[in-house]
Amino acid sequence: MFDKILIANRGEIALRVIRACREMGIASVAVHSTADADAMHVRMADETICIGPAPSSESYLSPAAIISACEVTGAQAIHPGYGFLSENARFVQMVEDHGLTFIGPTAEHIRVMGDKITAKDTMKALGVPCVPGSDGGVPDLETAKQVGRDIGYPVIIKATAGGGGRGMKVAASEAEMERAFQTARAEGKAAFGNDEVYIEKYLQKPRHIEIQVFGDGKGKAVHLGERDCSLQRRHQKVFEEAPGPCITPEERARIGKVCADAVAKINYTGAGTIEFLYEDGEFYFIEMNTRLQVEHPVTEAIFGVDLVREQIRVASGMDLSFGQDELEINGHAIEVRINAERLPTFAPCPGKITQYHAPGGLGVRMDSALYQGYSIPPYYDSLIGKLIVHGRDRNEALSRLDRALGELIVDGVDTTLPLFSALLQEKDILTGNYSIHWLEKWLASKLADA
Ligand code: MV4
Repeated sequence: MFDKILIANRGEIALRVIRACREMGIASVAVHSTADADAMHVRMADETICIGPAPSSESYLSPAAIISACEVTGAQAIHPGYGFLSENARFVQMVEDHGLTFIGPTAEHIRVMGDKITAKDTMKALGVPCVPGSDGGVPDLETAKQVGRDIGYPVIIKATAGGGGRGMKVAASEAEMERAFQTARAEGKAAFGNDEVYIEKYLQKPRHIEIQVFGDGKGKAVHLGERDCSLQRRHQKVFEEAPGPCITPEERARIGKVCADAVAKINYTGAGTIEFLYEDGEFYFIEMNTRLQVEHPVTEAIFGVDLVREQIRVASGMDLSFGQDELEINGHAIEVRINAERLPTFAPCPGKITQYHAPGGLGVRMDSALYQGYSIPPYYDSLIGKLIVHGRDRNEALSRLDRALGELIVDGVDTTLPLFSALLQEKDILTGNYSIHWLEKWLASKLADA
């Protein structure tokens, strides 16, 4: 096992990793930019090191700064958290080349899943159900139109280097194909330097269901059920829950086994998420994320496992501490993401926290790096906390969320908190009846009323 781990991140996820290290008797190193000298992750770690100026490109996103910090502090392994360098295959290769351990999958697994066409080809070959569409990349407009005729409209054109909604265009008919095809290509080129695109049948009203998988890098893997993350705004998740309100135990066991077997077959190491669109009882693979996700705590709550501890164990060559037959779902969990943003525009709202009080009690977890007197810097993501509630069933989790929201105080900046109390008044939320378009439609209707 490692003696010392460097955490190449900030905010609540840095605290999450420091906590796991401390419970495992491993020393933690916090890295920080000059803008984060007073941040909670710097206060909480065993050791700290400044790695550069405020812009992430010169600090949290700088491979050289992070690797130098390992050499200076003697850290043997790097936990990347999510975002920043967590899915950067070139960085992971550099880490490996310096004799350090990346707490996550290999550079090769990250590279394969980072290219969406290669990811889909790989998953398809492993028996994972995919959205019907083009066989690999679509080189020109004529081929695109032929694919449209073959699979039927509407279709969606996606940049292979995309993901998270960038470089995607829908074509409702052949008349719209030229424009959609060229736009998706141009966006792929501009955003990622890669204009390769592929085409899929456009699913009109799916849910976003993602399966948590975990591999030991030695051919064993398990799944930890699904999360329903359909409630999103501009491809940012807002409210996540596990288990999915529409997924039966039989469906979970079936798709879960397909996913666990797939990652076992490729000797995948660590935490991964296989994203599906779910419509009319069918799962369609779209992307795989090769990192620990923001919403991992809902899975931890219902399975009673520490996913960061397992990441550290398997990265050091140990086995997973549980097998599939030991994993059982207990109750229901919901997470809401609290952002320092001003409603109704969701404009970022950095500034000083004049008052902070975290909720508590049975089944309540608040993952946040806030403290009273802290100044949220304007340079980074606006996520300031995650409130996770756990109950014996979905209704208990919903009541607990309402209760915990009532206790939480964040003053000094505007936050997205009012959104959640309003969502808890909606019948569709209370019954779990929502698709990927529900939240944006609801927000538009609220704006129209105002
Ligand atoms: C789709 C789709 C419909 N049909 N693919 C958006 C982000 C990326 N992860 C995949 N996305 C979508 N792919 C097909 N074939 C609709 C979306 C989509 C979406 C997916 C999940 C959650 C929210 C979404 C919002 C808009 C579009």
